[in-house]
Amino acid sequence: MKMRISAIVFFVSLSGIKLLHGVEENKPAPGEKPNVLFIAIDDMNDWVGFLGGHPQTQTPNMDRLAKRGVNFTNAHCIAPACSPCRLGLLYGVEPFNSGLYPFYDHEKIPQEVLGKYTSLPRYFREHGYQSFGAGKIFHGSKSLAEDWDDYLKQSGAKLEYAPEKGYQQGDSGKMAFCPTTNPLEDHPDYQVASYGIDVLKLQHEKPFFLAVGIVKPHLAFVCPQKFFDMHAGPIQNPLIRHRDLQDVPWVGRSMAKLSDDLRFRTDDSWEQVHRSYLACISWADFNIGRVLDALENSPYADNTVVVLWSDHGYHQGEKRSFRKFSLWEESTRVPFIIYDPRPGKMKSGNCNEAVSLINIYRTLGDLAGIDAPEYVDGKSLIEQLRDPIAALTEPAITTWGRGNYSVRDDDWRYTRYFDGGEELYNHSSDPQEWENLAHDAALIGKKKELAAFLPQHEAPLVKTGISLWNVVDADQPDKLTGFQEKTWSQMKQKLKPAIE
Ligand SMILES: [Ca+2]
Ligand SMILES: [Ca+2]
Repeated sequence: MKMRISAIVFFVSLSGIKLLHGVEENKPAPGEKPNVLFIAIDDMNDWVGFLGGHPQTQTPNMDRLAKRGVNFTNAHCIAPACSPCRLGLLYGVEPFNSGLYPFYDHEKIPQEVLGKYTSLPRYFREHGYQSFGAGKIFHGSKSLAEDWDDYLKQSGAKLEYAPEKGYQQGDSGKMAFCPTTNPLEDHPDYQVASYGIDVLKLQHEKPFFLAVGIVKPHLAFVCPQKFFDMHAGPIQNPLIRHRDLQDVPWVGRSMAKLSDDLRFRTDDSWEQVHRSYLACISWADFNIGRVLDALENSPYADNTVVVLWSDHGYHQGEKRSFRKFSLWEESTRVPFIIYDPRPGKMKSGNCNEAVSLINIYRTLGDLAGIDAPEYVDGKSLIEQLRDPIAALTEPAITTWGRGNYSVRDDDWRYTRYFDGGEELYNHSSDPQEWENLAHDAALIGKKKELAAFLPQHEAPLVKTGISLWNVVDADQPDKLTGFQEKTWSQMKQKLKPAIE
């Protein structure tokens, strides 16, 4: 089976246009089971047109999808890091139920852990679908054979950077914020989108689950010049309060990437960083648009559910931080859209209820008319797809390390760290989360109400297969002492008086 599909994909990539005509002549009868186009994006925060996070962003393709579908404007990640968020989403299990809190090598996670779960692509395969994947779906480049009928093997063209047209820290390949000089075809996201387009040109006998994993705007912030040209003028700064960390408890402070902020300030490079991030978002949007256009022009346009999500958000200087790895809004809020073209299945609009990416598994199951495995966490969003203003009673929970959880409902965020540190923010009056209200006596009731949603049981940390464990949590409490004694006092000297 695998061989046959690989051969077809290879053939199509050589003569796609010819085969497309063949597909049009054999347009499939409207099936009962929809196809699924599953678009995963890496590190994209709310700087997209349809979430309004930055006034200068240009994302016409995703904006168009958001308008046609349900745009979840208050969606949050399972964990603010690639690996635990993707494992949670793709196996349908919260970190506090699986024990998969930090980063893992997917293939090294013990079978006694993963064997209990069914990944989303495998779940679709087991229910009559063929699954196709490309790019970053799980964290890491390796894909497990049982998940996919076919998975793109990418060619590794070396990208050449033009740091003189942007900013780069030394010769760091990762900390580069500048245009590339390669042709479009050399870039991984272009190749991933092309694979998706090729799969959409195939004549499918079975419904398909097509996963397209876009890796920008993940570091390095590099992409073709054209997308930098779209953001050539002065870039507006995000709203930042300098002494914002003053009322944040120690574990929260440890999550701020103070050294990145300091470096960008010293190098006077924040604007280049912001420009490069916006350019990479537009580049991601361009490639997503290529796949969406191909779907629209395919025989599958009327029977393919599209789900688009980013694995977590991104700090761009807020809370003196860069990257993700925190439980603040910048890290947890994500783009999330579902579009179902089938008549009567969905009503377009914005859903402003707090939702979690953990809800994707059950929702896709409902849309495909197949039951999710019993263990799967989260609730189906099928009601919100039928009526975007339908209420949802449970908040979204984000986990970052065992013992650190943030609960987000429509108006509030409540965070509790493993050592008892707390934050409480009122989003209706303080969307930037500047004023920590956790110690306001008048809000004890609110805090209790939200705390009731904190996990009652915490799975022990799965220790085998960890590839990166960069959080201060219940299993690494000693790291906090080190942070307090060394990092904070050093940074305080350098950043003074900005952080205290
Ligand atoms: Ca990521
Ligand atoms: Ca503050």
